[in-house]
Amino acid sequence: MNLKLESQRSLNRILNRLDIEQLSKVDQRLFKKRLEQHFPSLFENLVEIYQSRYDLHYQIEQLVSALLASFKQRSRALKNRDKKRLANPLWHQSEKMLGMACYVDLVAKDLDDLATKVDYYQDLGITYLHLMPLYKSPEGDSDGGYAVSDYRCVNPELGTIKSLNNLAKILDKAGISLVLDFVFNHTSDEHDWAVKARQGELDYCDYYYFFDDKTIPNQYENHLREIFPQVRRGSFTYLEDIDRWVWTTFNSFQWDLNYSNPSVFNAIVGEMLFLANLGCDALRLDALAFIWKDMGTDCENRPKAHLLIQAFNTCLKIAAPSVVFKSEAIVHPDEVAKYIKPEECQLSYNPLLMALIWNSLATRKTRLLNQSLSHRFEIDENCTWVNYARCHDDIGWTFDDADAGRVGINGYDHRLFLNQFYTGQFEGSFASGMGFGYNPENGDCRVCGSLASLAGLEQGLAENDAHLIENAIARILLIHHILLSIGGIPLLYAGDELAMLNDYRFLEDEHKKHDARWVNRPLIEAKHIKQAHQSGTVQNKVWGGLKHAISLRKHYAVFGQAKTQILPTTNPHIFAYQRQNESDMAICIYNFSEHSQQVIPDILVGLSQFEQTTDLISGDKLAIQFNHNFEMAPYQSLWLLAD
Ligand code: OTU
Repeated sequence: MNLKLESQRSLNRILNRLDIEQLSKVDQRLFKKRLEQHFPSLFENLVEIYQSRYDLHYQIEQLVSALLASFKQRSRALKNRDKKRLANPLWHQSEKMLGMACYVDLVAKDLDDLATKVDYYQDLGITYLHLMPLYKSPEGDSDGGYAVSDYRCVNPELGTIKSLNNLAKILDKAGISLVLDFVFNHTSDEHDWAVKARQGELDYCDYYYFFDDKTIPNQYENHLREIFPQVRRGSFTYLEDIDRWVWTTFNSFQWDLNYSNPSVFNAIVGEMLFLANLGCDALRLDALAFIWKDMGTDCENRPKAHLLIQAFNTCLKIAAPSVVFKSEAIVHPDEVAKYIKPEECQLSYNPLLMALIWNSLATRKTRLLNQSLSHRFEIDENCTWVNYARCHDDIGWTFDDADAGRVGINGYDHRLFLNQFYTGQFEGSFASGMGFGYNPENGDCRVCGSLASLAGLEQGLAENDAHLIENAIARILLIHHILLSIGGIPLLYAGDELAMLNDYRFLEDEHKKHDARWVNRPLIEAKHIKQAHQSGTVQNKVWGGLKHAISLRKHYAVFGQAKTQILPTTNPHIFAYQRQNESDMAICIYNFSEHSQQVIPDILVGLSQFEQTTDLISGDKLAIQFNHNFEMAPYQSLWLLAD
C-alpha cells in the first residue's frame, strides 16, 4: 500500500481510539491540527526505521497517546510560548542572542542559589543559559552528570524539580532561555531500566545491547572508535554478576540505549517531553551521532540516527513546538552539517570554527580557516550555528583532511603538532593545556584547558611577563570578537568572561583525576567576579573588552539575521568576512599574528561606495583608499561599518 494512504489510515484508527475528550475544546482542535500536519512524516520515519517490527502499529498508537498525555500536561504559559515561538521561529538568529553554559554547582551552591544570581547573567547580556546535566546520577564519577539515573529527578545536591521549575520561571522573566541536556544515547547503570535489565526483566533487557560473550562485540569493535581510551579500552563492558557484555560507548557505567527497539524510542520521547514541559527553549542532543548501530560500520552518524532525530523532533512539533534541538555532533564537518535542518536540529555547535580558531592562533596562519569556512559556514537559513571556543569537553581537531591538503597541510601530522602545541610540548608555545584520551594504538589525542590558559594567560602570569599577558588578552578578545559577529548564537563558557585559568584540583579527586576535562571546569567564586570588576586587573581587561563587544553585537542588527561571506585575503595572517542584511553591511577583519600586518584593501570592496568607515570596536575612523594598504596591530580585530 502507498505510504501516504497507510499513514492516513493509521491516523484515523488512532484518532478513533484516542481519548482526546480529556482536553478542552480549544486544545482538542489544536492537538488534532498538529497531528494532521505532522503525523505523516512521523509515520514515514518510524516505518522506515522499524519496518521489520511486528508490533510497529501498536507502538505508534502508544506513542501518540504519550504525546497526548504530555500535551495535556503542558502548562498554559508554555502553550502560549509555543504560539509565540511559532509566530517567530527564527528567534535564535537575533543579534540580541548570547549564550552561556555553566555547571550549577560550579557557579552557585544549588539551583535556589543560582536563582538569586540571575542578575549576573542579565548584566552580561545572556539570553540563553545552558545548565549542564543536573539530573540524578551515580555518586562519585558520573561523567559530569552525563550518566543519568532519572531524567525526572534533579540531582539532590542541586535541588528538586520544584527548584528547577522556579528557576525556569525566573529566567523566563529575565528574558533568558533555559537550555537543558537531552542525554538520550545512554543511561547510567543505576537507571531503573538498567537495574531491571540487570535483574533479567525481559522487557528491559531489550532496552540495552547485551551479549552473552565477546564474539559479536569483537566484530563491532573492528570498526569502532574508542572515545575514552584513557579509562577503558573498547566499547563494551563485562558485567560479572550476570556474565554478560553490555554496549558502553563512553564510560562503563553509561549503557547505550537500544533504539532498534521501538519501546525505547517511545520511553525516551516521554522523558524528552517531561524536560520540554519544565520550560526549556532548547534541548542539547548529547552524543547524537552514536544512537544507531550498524554492524560493519563505525556506528556513528548512521542514516537511521538521522531518522530517529527527525522523529523526536516531530514529536516536539506536536506536543511542545517552541522547543528546538541543538546538535552536539563533534565529528567530521560533512557529518556535522547533515544534522542541521529545520526538521532535524535547528541549532548546532560549530566545532569546525572552534577547532580552526585555535589552529590559526597556534600557526598564526588563516589559510585553513579561510578555505574550510568559505564552503562550510553556510547552513539552511532557518537554522543557526552555536559558535563557541571552549566548553566543558576537550578539543578535537575535526577539520577535513582534504581541506587541509588543499592548503598544503597534512592532516594527520598537523593534528600531532596541534596536540603538542596546546599541551605545551612545542618549543615557544604560549599554551598551557593537558592531553586527553590518548590512544596508544593510533597516537590520537585531544586537548583540555581553559580558554585563558590555552590562549597564553597562564604562562604570562606565571612568568609575570607583561608582553605575554598583553598578547594573551588580545587573543582572548580576538576569539570572542569572532564568536560575537560571524553569525549564530555566541556561546560563552562560564568563567571565560572572567579569564579563569586551568583548575588543577581535580588531580586530587579520586573520581576525577583520570579525566583531564575537569581542568577546564573551574569553581567560580565571588572573588573571581570581584577581580574582574576591579579596574586595572588582567581579568578586568578581558571582562571590559568582552562587555564592550557584546554591547556592539546587540546594537547592530547586521550581527543578527544576516548573511556571512568569507572574504579571501592575500595576507596569510588575516581572516575576514562580510556580514550583510537588507539594509546594512559590516566587514570584520582579524590579525592572527603578534606582529603588525599590512592589509591590501581589496577586502573592503563591499564598502567601495563609501569614503569612510568606522571600526566599531575602537571607534576609530578609517578612510577607504584602494591605492593604500592599511595596517593592523598585533591580534587586532576590526568591525567596519560604513559611515
Ligand atoms: C558528550 O561528548 C558530552 O559533551 C561529554 O561531556 C560526555 O562525556 C559524552 O557526550 C557522553 O555523554 O565524546 O569527549 O563525537 O565528542 O558526543 C566528548 C561526539 C564526547 C563526542 C561527544 C561526546
